Amino acid sequence: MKRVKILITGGAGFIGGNFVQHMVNKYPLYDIYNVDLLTYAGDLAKHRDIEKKENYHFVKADITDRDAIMSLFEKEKFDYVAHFAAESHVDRSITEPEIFVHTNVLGTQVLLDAAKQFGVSKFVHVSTDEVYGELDFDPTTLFTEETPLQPNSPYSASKASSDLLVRAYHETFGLPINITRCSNNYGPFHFPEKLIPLTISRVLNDEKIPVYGDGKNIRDWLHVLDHCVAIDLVLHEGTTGEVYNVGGHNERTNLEVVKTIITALGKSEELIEFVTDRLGHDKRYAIDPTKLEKLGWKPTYSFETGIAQTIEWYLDNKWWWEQILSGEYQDYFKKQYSLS
Ligand code: NAD
Ligand code: TDX
Repeated sequence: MKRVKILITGGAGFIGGNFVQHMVNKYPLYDIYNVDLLTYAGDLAKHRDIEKKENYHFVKADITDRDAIMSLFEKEKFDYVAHFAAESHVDRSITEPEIFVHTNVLGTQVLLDAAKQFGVSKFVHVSTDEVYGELDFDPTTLFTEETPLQPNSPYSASKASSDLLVRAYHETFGLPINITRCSNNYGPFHFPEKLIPLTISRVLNDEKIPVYGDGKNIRDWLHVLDHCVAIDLVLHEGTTGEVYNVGGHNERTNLEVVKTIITALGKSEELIEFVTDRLGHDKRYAIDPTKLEKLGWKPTYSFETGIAQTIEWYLDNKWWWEQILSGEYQDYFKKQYSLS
């Protein structure tokens, strides 16, 4: 019997990496192909426990490299695509927008062309709630799938552009697609340039935590494993052509998040340093996940259990994040922040 082949792009990164693990372990009879360029945000050390498994395959490739991607599709004849590969950090998109357009827009288009040419049963495009822009602080307002796209950062503009291309390939060519738009993820293997892992790693080293503006901006946090289960469900059961929002009703101000971590690690709030606000800093994101819940999904982690598990994970896995902090990251950090 022919085995189901799934292409996961960006499977050496944070969410794609967790998704690769989820799929390899849950579906021994599927062949899982992780295609990743291994940029600063990708590493294979996170997969050392599965690298020898028969159903796991890694291919180093750039999703913007048309020849490489076309040859790969021609050779492997994928049944499904779950597309995570992207430049993902808003702050980097403010200082270096071009690579965001290149990877997120062109890379997506190359993958769409390959999927169209060689045929797939489903192409799931992993997008973000940031494409909807920002909400005000009225807690009754939430992003639904009908909320107009109003991206504010170069990152979210590039993601919205890729969403529109995915939609267009469905409308024009009938490509069987879904788009998922998830809120902020946290959990194991989260790169320490993002708020939660940055805070955990710096608190553990007794270093100052840079909080942008007044710290009152709100994000809606979801454990990465709940996101992975949602994508698995949409891949197999999502109605073709539909968009699904993913979120677990876990709104927190940035200051609440930072203080929760400081308290859990028994350190002082004096570590907090308010710094110049992010340009165009979106005030609030909050997701209405009703449509996905109707498909049978619900999150399993509360923020309290999820953040406790995540802090434990960072305590137990210094081998992973300490080597990141010692490299190129130092230059990035010095350019990005001027702390006292
Ligand atoms: P990440 O930055 O941790 O990982 C991105 C991965 O893509 C890395 O492994 C990198 O090497 C790879 N990559 C980058 N450019 C590539 C290229 N040209 N060719 C092949 N591989 C390339 O990102 P993440 O946080 O895991 O996000 C994954 C996806 O989920 C992104 O599309 C992002 O927009 C979306 N998303 C993220 C969040 C979040 O909270 N982090 C929330 C919602 C949606
Ligand atoms: O040092 C910091 N200080 C700070 O106050 C950093 C890095 C962030 N912040 C704030 C900015 C945001 O309000 O914390 C909040 C979270 O910031 P990030 O972790 O950078 O995430 P965000 O900008 O919300 O985007 C994330 O969620 C949506 C992911 O990086 C995106 O890829 C995803 O699409």
